[in-house]
Amino acid sequence: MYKVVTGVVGNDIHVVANRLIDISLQARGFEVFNLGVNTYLEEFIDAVVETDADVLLISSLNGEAEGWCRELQFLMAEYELKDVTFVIGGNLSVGESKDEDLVKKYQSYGFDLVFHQIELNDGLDQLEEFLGKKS
Ligand code: B12
Repeated sequence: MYKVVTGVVGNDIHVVANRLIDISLQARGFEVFNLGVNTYLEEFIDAVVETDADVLLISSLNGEAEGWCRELQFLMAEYELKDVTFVIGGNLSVGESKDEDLVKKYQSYGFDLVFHQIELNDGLDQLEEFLGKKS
């Protein structure tokens, strides 16, 4: 069973998607550690280390992730998290942005899978496919 740490990054209080993600991941057989809304990147990383998670799945609905997730590469290296799969989804910019530019930007932060305004179950299907190929 894959372990997933999830939550909403930064000062973001949009909670509905977070609840749906928790339920959907559990229904797919993941073990879920849900940190909820208003979670800082360092707190996510601490939880990944403590739970020995396979996946970190971050949501951003107000778009602040663009600022909050810049430090990911640095934290990945510091905690040697090279086996963890990093996923982000929701509304990944403040205002309008081209999808391809956003995907490149978040990949440069260290995310393996980037889902800007993608339906939840499509994203989770892709996550399962990605994990299947990785193992
Ligand atoms: C309800 C709501 C609020 C409520 C939140 C209540 C609560 N506790 O949750 C309140 C009124 C408090 C609020 C406040 C704000 N909001 Co608001 N809010 C909404 C609204 C109307 C609905 C959000 C919602 O619950 N949708 C239902 C869920 C199920 O859908 P969802 O959140 O989109 O999530 C889906 C997908 O994004 C996806 N998904 C999410 N995460 C992930 C992760 C992965 C990996 C994958 C694959 C998919 C995925 O799956 C979900 C299910 O399909 C949206 C507009 C809209 N119509 O979407 C704006 C919206 C999200 N809010 C917005 C903004 C700007 C704000 C404020 C900054 C407004 C302000 N100036 O104060 C504040 C921010 C507060 C904060 N600190 O975060 C913007 C964000 C714009 C952006 N990113 O560019 C939106 C899009 C409105 C808009 N069009 O401008 N908001």
